[in-house]
Formats: sequence, structure tokens, C-alpha cells
Amino acid sequence: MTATFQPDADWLPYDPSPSKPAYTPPAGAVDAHCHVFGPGDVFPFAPERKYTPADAGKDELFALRDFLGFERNVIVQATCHGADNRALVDALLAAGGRARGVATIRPGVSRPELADLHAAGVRGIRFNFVRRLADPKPDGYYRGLADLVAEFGWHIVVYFEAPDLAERWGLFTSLPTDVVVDHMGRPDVTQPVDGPDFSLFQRFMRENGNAWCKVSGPERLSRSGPPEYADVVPFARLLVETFPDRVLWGTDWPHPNMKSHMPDDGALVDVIPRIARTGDLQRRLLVGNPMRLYWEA
Ligand code: 0GY
Repeated sequence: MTATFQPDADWLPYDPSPSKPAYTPPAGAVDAHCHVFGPGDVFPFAPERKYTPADAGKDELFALRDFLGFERNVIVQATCHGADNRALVDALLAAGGRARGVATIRPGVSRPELADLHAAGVRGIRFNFVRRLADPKPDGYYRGLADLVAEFGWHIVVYFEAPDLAERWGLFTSLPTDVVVDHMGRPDVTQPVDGPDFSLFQRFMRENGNAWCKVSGPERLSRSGPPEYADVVPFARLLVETFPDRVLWGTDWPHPNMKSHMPDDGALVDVIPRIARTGDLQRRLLVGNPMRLYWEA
């Protein structure tokens, strides 16, 4: 039986015709943060989901990859699919080696299930602490899952709001794997880059050599808005220049839960040369770093 889903009434669908970016990414560039949604009648959304999106499948994602000048994707399991990774695995297998994945797993997952995910291209799992997306659990829950995937050489992606960093510091600084923070830890960009919250985030990056971050999500963080996202640029630039070997970049297509506007993916790509100002920094951000973490691990 197939299930059909009605997107949330205030759901903003992705822009089907983004502009061609002026910036040309280097050969082999990786979009290291994007998702697939369904299609819901093939891969149903999870009963426990906190939002219902419009479909955004692998074919559209791969077309966008080519249009923007990228070669590879890292597809992150979206919370609307819960721990049912079938849509993710389907996209990974269809990508012919040009995509890797970050899954969601729950306690009780078996080693053969993890091995199957690994064979499909999964190299990490994600812990989501954003309350509008998931119900955060005690630290022990995450430690148990981290131990399971450490033996596969996977890493942990964490998504949290800036104030959560202090609360979960003990967990985030003691995970047995690499730790990749989504969207720079969601700083309040009305604060200075050397304000208390972002200083704590920089300290986290500085003191933990296994910590990485995605300099992504300007459309989520900006108050000044598109297409420049000027207020986010200093935060991303600082991270790229301070930690050039532990930063990643992604579109975040199809941009779940955007309310203020739906970004033009071409404009997002044009932010890259403003946060990574040399060819060397751009190659590390878009090619060297994601290849090391996802293809050579
Ligand atoms: C993102 C951000 C969001 C959503 C998810 O998996 C998800 O549902 O990650 C968000 O709503 O902030 O990175 O895609």
C-alpha cells in the first residue's frame, strides 16, 4: 500500500530554477550537507516526524549537483524519515559512488544492519538536539550509539542550537569518533564573532582536534538576508581561516523548515568565495576535507 502525504500548510518548497552561480567550484567539489525527502508514496515519512515536507527526491538532487558545478553529495538523513534510512540508501546506491550518507539509528540496531549501511555508503550518524526536530535524550543514549558506530570508523554529526553547546560540552568533547557540527553550531549572528557564544564554539574547535564544522546555513542564520547573507560571512570566514582542514560546506537543499524565504541555491554557492578567499582554502573546504572524511575513511 502506498501512503500519500500533504506537506505542512506553511511548507516552503525548494526553488526549482535556481540561478547559475558566478563562482565555479573546483573539480571534485562536494556538497556535504543535503537531504532527500521521499517521495513519500515510495519512502513514507516517519510517524513520529515533527514536520511533513514536500517531496524532494534523488533525481532532483543530482540534477542540482550538476547544475551548480559539484561532483559529489553527502546526504544527511532528514528527521522527517526518522530512523528509516531507505530513501537515503536508495539515493546512495543510485549515485554510483558519488554520494555518501549520514544515517539515523536507534538502540537495538544490529551489526549486520550497520554493515549494510556502510556498504551503501554511510559513514556517519547524526544526533539532533534541536527541540523542534527531535526529542533530546540523556547523554548515555548517544554514548551507546557512538560506541556502536566507532568500530566502523564512522563519525557523529551533531545539530544543536548555540546555547546547547555548554550543556552538552561533556558529551561532545568525549565522543570516541570525529564530531561534525552542523551550521557552525547555529550562532546568533547579531552577536560579535568574539562574543561569549561563538568564542565558546571556537574553543570547542580549538581544543578538540576531532571536531569539524559545516560553514553552511547562512539562509537559516542571517538577519540581513539574501542574496549576500552579509552578517553570516564573518562567522564562516573566521572558521575557514582558523580551521582550514576541519571545515565542510553544503547547500542544505531542499532547505527544510525555512520560513523567512526559500534560498536561491546559486546565490548560496556565490557565498563560498567570500568565506574561503583563496583557491587553496576553497579546495580544502570543498574537495580535500570532505574527501578525507567521507571517501578515504
Ligand atoms: C537542516 C536543518 C533542519 C532540518 C533537518 O533533518 C532535518 O529535519 O536537518 C532544520 O529544520 O533546521 O540542516 O536540514
